This record gives sequence, structure tokens and C-alpha cells, in this order.
Amino acid sequence: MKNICVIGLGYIGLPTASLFANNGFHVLGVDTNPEIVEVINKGKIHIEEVGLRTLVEAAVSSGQLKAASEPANADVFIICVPTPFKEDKKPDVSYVFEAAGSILPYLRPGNLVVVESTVPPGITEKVADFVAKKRADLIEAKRKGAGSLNVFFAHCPERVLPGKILKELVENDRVIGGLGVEATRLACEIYGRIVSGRIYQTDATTAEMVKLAENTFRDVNISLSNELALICQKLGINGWEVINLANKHPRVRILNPGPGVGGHCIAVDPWFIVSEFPEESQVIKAARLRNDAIPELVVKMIMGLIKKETKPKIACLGAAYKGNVGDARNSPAVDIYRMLAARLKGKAEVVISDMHVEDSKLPLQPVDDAINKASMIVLLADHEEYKELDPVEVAKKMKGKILLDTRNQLDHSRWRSAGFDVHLLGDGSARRS
Ligand code: SAJ
Repeated sequence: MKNICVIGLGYIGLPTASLFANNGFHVLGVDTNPEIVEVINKGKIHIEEVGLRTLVEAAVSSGQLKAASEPANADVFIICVPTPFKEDKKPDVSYVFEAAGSILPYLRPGNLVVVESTVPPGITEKVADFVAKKRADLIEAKRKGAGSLNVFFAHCPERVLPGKILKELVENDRVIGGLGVEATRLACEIYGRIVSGRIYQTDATTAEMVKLAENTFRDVNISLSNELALICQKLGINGWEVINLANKHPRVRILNPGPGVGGHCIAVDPWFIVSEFPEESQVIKAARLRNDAIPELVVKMIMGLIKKETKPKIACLGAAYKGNVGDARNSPAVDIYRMLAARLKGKAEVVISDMHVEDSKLPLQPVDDAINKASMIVLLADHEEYKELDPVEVAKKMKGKILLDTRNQLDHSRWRSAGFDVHLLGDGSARRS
């Protein structure tokens, strides 16, 4: 099995394609966006990810990686397309089935089809059924059920952290689940060529649920952290200190509070479980709703802090959904900026800045312009660069000196020494003292 076709060249597909291409496979990367195809065939990349440019450049120049808008015959087809949720929070798996449709003409007996996209439980099997309906010639009469096809199907969810994708794609342990043991074996053999972590074998539905469980655990944990922070803020103590000290317990690991939960994974995947099992997923749903309500609470906090200022300017620092990434999808920072701009229209100027994000839909400004004559700074993404801001220099450029840090990212004593009225989301101690 030397030829791989990766469908979807985004945050996961492109790193996956370039890793296989640099490990002896001939890879065709397919994307419906012609600009992405063009950029990659020039050996360049369209996403910000550490080390990815070098890998893509090497793979393209060696001829091992080529991008196209259409699939072609291959031994292995890997589907890495987005699986967002719809307005009603139901999972949208249409891109997965479109990708499956695009490879139909090229499937041959013995091929392996891998669904990497995060999907509700049972979708890998539904993809196999879809193929069986469209390509009855691939059905082997002697085998019954989803294994009746002589094309193999497996679910190989990724668990990489944006910003460390290439390292984690190789080093993280991986769960692989096939429709049948032969499919699982084949998928393990292929992924074993790029994964140095342990590969755990299971069935497809279990692998689908494992992925959802991982991200749901994180979302529920963050919702607890956010709720504890809000309670501590009201209580007049520092929620960050409470969490930090609670985590000294050998079996406690409470994550950090923040301005909300964003991205296309943690904020999305738990809904896949809730939509399939609404009765059973009470805690999961409550955690999702709590995290989704945090941006509104942050906006209320900002409005309270700014209410005495006349025609204030508020500088939102950070549009990305988290620190040190350029992705603003489902970002709570963008939600907060947009809500503030709408509610303070005509009463205040609200600007946004983020040195990592390129998004034509956002009026992003350089940080110096954003803070110039600002009454208040709201830090919304924990980018490393914000730690280098010199509060004395920043104070000279600003009209007021209010700082709300929603990520506990800055050295608050330095900012207080520079004359700032510093507020930390989740810390009520300043008010009490
Ligand atoms: N967040 C907090 N507090 C925390 C950690 C995160 O508020 O302590 C917020 C972040 O600011 C961000 C959101 O949660 O808005 C999600 O950030 P994240 O770093 O938790 O997760 P992702 O979406 O970047 O990556 C997650 C990871 N899943 C787990 O850690 C279980 C990653 O391993 C997955 O591969 C990825 O989802 C995915 O693609 O599924």
C-alpha cells in the first residue's frame, strides 16, 4: 500500500498528508478550494503551524506530495474534512459523505478508507453502507453486514493540539477502530509508519466515541473551572488561586478559566453526543451551555468597568480562540468583540487586534493602533507576545488605564505599578481588599 489520497487539506489533512509523503508514501492531497491546491503545489502552506512549511516544501519538491481538486486511484483514502454543527447543534456530516462520494469512482477491491474527521458514533459504518449502495460491485457476497465490502473502513481520530500538530501527530498514542479486524489491522499498519506513539486497536464505533469522550471531558472540565471562577469572583477571592491550590491534590487537575471555549473541536464535539443522546447527556449539555454563556458574562463585566468613562475606546487584544494560534473559528474573543461593538455603538469605540490571526471579516488593527488613546484593554487570547508589552509604554499611549485580563496572562503587579486598574476574570479579591 504505497499510494495515499488525503481528502481535505486543512489543519489536520495537510500535516497528515505531508507526514505520510515524507515517510515513503506517494500522496495525493485533494481540496475543493483551488487556491489551497495552487499554494501547496508551490510547496507553500495556507495555515499557520510550526514546522509544516518545511515538511510540505520537502514533500512537494521530492514529488511525494501533490495537490489536486479531484481524487485519483490509491491504496488508502483518508477523509479529513470538517464536521461542524448546524444551527440546531445537530452534527453536519455532509462534508464526510461528499468526500466519500468523491472517491467512489476510484475505489477498488482491497482499498482502505479511513475517516479521520470527528464524527458521531456510527458514521464510519454509515459511510461503508453508503459506498455499498453506490458500488454494489465492491460487495463480496460471502461476507455479511458492514464487512460485506471488499473495501476496508476504519476510524482513526486525531488528538493533536493546534500549535504542536506535527509533533503530536507522531508522538501521541493513537486509537484506531476498523469495521472488522482486517480493516483495523490494515489501518494500524499504515499509521504505524508515521506514529511513534502506541496504537490502540478497537472497533470503529468505540474509536468514534473515544474521540468525542476526550474533547467532552475537556469541555466539562473547563466549564467547572469557569463556574468556580465566577463563584470565587462573587465570593471576593481569587478563583485562579483556588484552582491552583486544588490542583496540588495528587488526583485533581482542574483546567483554567477563560473568556469562553472556542475552536472547532471542544466547542463542537460534545454536541455530537448531546444530539444523539439528549436524555442521557445532562452534564455534557449543561457544561456546553455554561461555556457558551461566558462571553456574555465577560461583556457585562466590561460594561460595568467602563460605565463611568465618556466616549471610551476599548481595545480587545486577541481574536484567536486561544493563545499562540491564528485560528479565530468559533472564537469567544470574536464573540465578545462583536457583542461589545454592537451594545456600545455610538457610545464607545471598540477595536480588536491579533498578531496571529488573518481574517478579512475582522477589522484587525496592529496592537499599537488598538491601544492608542484607549481607555481600557481587554486581553482575550493568551498569546505569548502580550507578555512582552511594557505597561509603562502602553500607559503613555492610552487615555485611560483599565485592564481586564481574562487569561491571567500578564504580570498584574507590573501593570498596577504602571498605574493600571487591573481586573482578572475570576478574581474577586481586589474588590474585597
Ligand atoms: N480552554 C480554556 N481553559 C483551558 C484550556 C482550554 O478555557 O484550561 C479553552 C481555550 O482557550 C479554547 C478552547 O478551550 O478556547 C479549546 O482549546 P484547547 O486547547 O482545549 O483545545 P483545542 O480545540 O485546541 O484542541 C483540542 C484537544 N483536545 C484535548 O485536549 C482533549 C486536541 O488534543 C484535539 O486534537 C483537538 O481538540 C481536536 O482537534 O479535537
